[in-house]
Amino acid sequence: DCEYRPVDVFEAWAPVNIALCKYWGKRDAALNLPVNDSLSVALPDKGTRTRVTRLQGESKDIVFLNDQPVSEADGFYQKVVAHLNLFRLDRGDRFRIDTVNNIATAAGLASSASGFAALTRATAGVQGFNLDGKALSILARVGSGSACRSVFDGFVRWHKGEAVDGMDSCAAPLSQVWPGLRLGVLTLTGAAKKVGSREGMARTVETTPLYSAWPAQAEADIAILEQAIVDRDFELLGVTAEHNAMTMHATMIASWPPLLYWEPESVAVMQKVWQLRKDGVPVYLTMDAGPNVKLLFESPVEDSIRQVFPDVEVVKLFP
Ligand code: 2P0
Repeated sequence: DCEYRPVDVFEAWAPVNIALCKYWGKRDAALNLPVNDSLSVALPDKGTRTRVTRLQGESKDIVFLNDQPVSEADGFYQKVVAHLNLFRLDRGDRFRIDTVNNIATAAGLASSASGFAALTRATAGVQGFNLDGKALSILARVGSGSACRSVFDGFVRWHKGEAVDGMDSCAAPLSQVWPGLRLGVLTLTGAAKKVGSREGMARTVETTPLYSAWPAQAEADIAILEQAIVDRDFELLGVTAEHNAMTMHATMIASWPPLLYWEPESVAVMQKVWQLRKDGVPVYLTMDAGPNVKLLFESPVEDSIRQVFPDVEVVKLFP
């Protein structure tokens, strides 16, 4: 069905997601095709709201991020324009983008995932394209790999696919929910400027001998995580997610030049988490391409977690 009904304004929302099995390494950088499948969980109330407004008589797109204009020289502006190019029907199509994240960048929750997912939904909406979840996920992926997972709520698996054109590389939601599951976000201060994921992944794939072990590890971890979710086996979920994150970081550290996203405070948090576990509190950690640590636990131990980490922001992952 090729019928579409363009409108003047369309608004969309997408959540950020945290991977329990990480996306790390591309087989195609232009299309953001990953080496391995990944599995994430969405943060229901944290993410990006994006409004796309059709412009009349403008020669360029206009972009506002968190109510501030973004200059054409900014890398973010250029990534947004490149993404809009996927949706333009003729050369006259120009848009104003208003995108707002309700999460501080410093929290280390990747806003590029929710940002490109929301931009994809909103632009498809303003153009009147009637796209299903798979098509939205593929388009979001071209903007930023992890954005393909932010098209859906809850547990989401990104299937790496096999096709060279990427038409089978998209995410799909799992049916299970886990009402007691919690994510604790610990925002560290004084974080050093990091190497972006894009550059970091390329460096890891090119320079780390350990990387050859990663794809099989990730595939095994995904299968275990899916089973842990079906069985609601928290220990198996936590062990597998933490081990997966540490394995990803091991490949980064073994890169050259070394890629160490950890700060001294990150290590201090890890040691507290491991001590908590020794003391009988089931809590596990995961980390992404930054110094912040995210905790995984279930609702009954929330008070014990807060005693050790008074600044933790606790997110309920399912209704
Ligand atoms: C993840 N990360 O699975 C992994 C774990 C960071 C560490 O997905 O180049 O911003 O836009 O495809 O999606 C961050 O990578 O990279 C990421 P691009 P993206 O969440």
